[in-house]
Amino acid sequence: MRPATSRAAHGSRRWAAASGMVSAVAAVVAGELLAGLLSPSLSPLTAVGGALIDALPPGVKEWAVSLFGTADKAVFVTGMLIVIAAVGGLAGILEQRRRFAGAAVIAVFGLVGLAAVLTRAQMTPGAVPVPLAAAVAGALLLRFLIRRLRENTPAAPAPEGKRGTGRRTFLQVLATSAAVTAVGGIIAGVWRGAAAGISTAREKLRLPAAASEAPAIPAGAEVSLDGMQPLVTPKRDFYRIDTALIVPVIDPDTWTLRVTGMVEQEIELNLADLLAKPLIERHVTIACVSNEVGGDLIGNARWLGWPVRELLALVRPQAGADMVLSRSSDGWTAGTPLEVLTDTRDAILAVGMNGEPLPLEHGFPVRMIVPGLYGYVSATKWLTELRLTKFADDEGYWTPRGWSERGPIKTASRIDVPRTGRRVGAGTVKFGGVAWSQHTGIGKVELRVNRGPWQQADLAPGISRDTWYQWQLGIELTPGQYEVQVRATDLSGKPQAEERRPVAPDGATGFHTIRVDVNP
Ligand SMILES: Nc1nc2c(c(=O)[nH]1)N[C@H]1C(S)=C(S)[C@@H](COP(=O)(O)O)O[C@H]1N2
Ligand SMILES: [Mo]
Repeated sequence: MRPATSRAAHGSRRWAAASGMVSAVAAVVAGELLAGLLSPSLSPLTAVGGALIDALPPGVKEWAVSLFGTADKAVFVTGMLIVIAAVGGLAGILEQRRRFAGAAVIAVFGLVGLAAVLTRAQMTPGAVPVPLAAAVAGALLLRFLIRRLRENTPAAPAPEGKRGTGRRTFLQVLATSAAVTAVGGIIAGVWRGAAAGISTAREKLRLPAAASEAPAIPAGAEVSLDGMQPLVTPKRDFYRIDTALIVPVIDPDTWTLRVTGMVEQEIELNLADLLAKPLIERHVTIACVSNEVGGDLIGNARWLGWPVRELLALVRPQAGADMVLSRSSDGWTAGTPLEVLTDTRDAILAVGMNGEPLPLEHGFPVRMIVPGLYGYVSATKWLTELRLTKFADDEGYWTPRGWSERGPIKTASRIDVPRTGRRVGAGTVKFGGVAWSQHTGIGKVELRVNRGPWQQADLAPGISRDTWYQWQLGIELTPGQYEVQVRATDLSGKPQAEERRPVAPDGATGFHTIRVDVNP
């Protein structure tokens, strides 16, 4: 009896190790796939790898590069996967001995991945949950596999036939997990390889200087108050909204834009053509129609691009055309009124954001930016086609889905300081925030406490009428609880709408309202 038992135990240890390896690699693959959805420029594996490479002494780095040549990255990643699989094997053995012991090892993987992600320059909010979710997936798979293994490995040998089927069930589960992991790994590998190639191409891309530079930011435009958001939103904080399940990766060398439909002269241009045009650079605040009152689906960036009106002048729209249907590489469309693309506003085919090529998530290599319109009717990312057409004949992606055909941005304002529900000391309480009325500009911002009289805030100078404006106001408050509301009025004298309306079909309205608790 004894030799048989220990042979069984020995065999099952081997299978526990195999379970651990599969689970650890599955966690990595899950991380890669999830990163594809949430943060294409940074996966846990690339974050850890990048941190390791940064930590290598320069001599070793050069030695490795000379040893492996251009294959150094692939060799490095393979090495990481071998180490991860080995530690996973150990986790499997531990998990078999003590429940959660192996899962804990995989959790440590997740934390290492998280630490690496948080310290990388490419960090975006979307990247943060990925290592944690991947580790949870790996730990759950490990628990599941080890439980199957235990159920099917009796401590004492069972009658031959029965043990045989039990073992077979476990092996089937393990083989299925391994196969799914392998298929996922291939998908992730192919997609990430493409994304990495495009990221490199993006980094190498040199944007020309603007023929018409962005007007200087006026002194005092940025209110210095703790808790205010920066006047120009850095890319890592810039909201991202799109229907793309996986961020499209477009090779800038083969990208083209076709202008078709009701035009006298169809045109196709490539990126070199576009970059050779006289480009302009402007700050523009773009916003999502789904932004709730007080919400953060709005951001202000410095965009570099070629005016759409100049392109339209080349193609000469035919009489009767009143819409430009812009299409992205993944088939998404936006219908923009022709008149806002031909008037004096700076609607552009943007190639740059805050001095860099567009980030992959924000439409690399080319997107539209149109001052004054919500993104869903104007801000097409991964742009590939502009079609001149009529509102009577065509519609953008969101129009048949319950959103208005036209989407001018509504005048609105937001209180950022203090945060709602925050406790503050009695005396002068400092309020601060933003207000926007793209392409009209903000004339004044007012606050009221407990529905009292409106008090005018100090409005900072805007960068332009196409951007948001910051404001601040100190209000004397004695201890107690208050409701504070903000209201903006545009430069034509029209106040923002008071009536509370939902985001659908054409943008929310109502005053942003916060609660403030003033301590004695
Ligand atoms: N290709 C494509 N472009 C798109 C979208 C999309 O789903 N697909 N969404 C639009 C919407 S609704 C908004 S609000 C803006 C957001 O741009 P951002 O993600 O760069 O902030 O992109 C617009 N461009
Ligand atoms: Mo949007």
